[in-house]
Amino acid sequence: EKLIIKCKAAVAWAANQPLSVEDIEVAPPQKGEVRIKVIASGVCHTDQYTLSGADPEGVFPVILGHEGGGIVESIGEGVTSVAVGDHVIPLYIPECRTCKFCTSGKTNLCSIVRDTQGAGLMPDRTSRFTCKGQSIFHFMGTSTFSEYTVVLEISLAKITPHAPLDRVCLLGCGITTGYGAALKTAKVTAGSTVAVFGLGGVGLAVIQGCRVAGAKRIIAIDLNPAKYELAKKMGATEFLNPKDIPASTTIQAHIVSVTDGGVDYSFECIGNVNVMRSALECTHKGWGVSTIVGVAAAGQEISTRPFQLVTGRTWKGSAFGGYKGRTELPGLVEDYLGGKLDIDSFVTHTIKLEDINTGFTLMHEGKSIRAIVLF
Ligand code: NAD
Ligand code: DAO
Ligand code: ZN
Repeated sequence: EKLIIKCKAAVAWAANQPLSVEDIEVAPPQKGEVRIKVIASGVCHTDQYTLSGADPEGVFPVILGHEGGGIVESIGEGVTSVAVGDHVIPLYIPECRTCKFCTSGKTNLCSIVRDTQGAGLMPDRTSRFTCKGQSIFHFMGTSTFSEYTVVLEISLAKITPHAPLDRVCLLGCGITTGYGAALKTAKVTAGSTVAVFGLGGVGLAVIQGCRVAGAKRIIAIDLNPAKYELAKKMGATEFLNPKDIPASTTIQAHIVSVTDGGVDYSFECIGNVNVMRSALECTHKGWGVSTIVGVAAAGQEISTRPFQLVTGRTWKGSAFGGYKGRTELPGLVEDYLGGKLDIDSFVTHTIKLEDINTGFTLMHEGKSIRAIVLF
């Protein structure tokens, strides 16, 4: 305890290059910090986005990864809410419970460490990672592509040790995001009709949330028909491929025509601003609610005719499903253990750290929902 740990991590030395598994050093946790032995980590879209170099906030060299599960190895000064041996899920949106966001009762977007986290540093503006004598940046306050990482106490959800970390690690991002977008942000109601654009891990979790909410019709939309099978398992009732829509019409006009005026709720789970417009415009006049979950590339803008909103449609957005991680993730873990929340179906591949680049390739080729790196 409290010594430098030498271990393996996947280092991204530069944009657009494969990750490189290296021997690194992880410094002890400082005040308010916790060092974790990472057990498993999902590979998600945002890791890919930052690695591609398209993320203007991206800094290199960096240790990516933000969908992890682990066990507390040691704690820094003043840490009281977790102890050595606790099972935890790192949170890229912290929950300090003191800032104006946390105390507003209106949002999960705790912003207490936003600046340093975005800069790839701990709050004292230094890093805990060193490789070949060089300081390596943190990522999203989590950096889970490492055997050991250092995370703030306020960025950890303590969960029951009975949950398999190689499954519930996915609650660190995609599943929680989609499930909460349906249940917490849009608040889908029983009997409603829904359209979900994009059937990756996020869209599939939206579908699951809509089913739990009692939606009657769930229209699942993807360019890749290979995604429909799992969407059906999650609760989708019908499927639509944008490629099958004749050029003489639009997907929103098509959906409006087959749903007696539009869907009650829609979700964009791709990150494409043109699809965001379709998702808004396929909702019903007077009450349709469209929730943006996909993250578009930096600088992109959305557009629609304002009359769409004047006539009663609502455009919303959701980050991490609106969940406050420390308070609410333990409950989602219990939902998983109780059989209410399906996580297992999202795990399409399990890989070793040495093969982490395969995880990126599978995602890029649309072959995986989630590849889990097992440490
Ligand atoms: P993914 O790549 O696995 O899934 C996207 C799906 O969209 C794929 O199946 C793809 O075939 C499909 N698609 C692409 N273009 C399409 C089009 N024009 N029409 C229909 N389908 C199309 O990604 P994911 O992991 O599910 O993440 C989805 C999005 O959510 C990403 O933008 C990601 O960055 C974002 N995200 C947001 C949050 C948040 O908190 N808001 C959290 C996690 C991820
Ligand atoms: O408070 O400004 C802020 C940052 C909030 C982070 C929200 C992240 C939402 C999407 C992240 C992509 C998935 C990992
Ligand atoms: Zn806060």
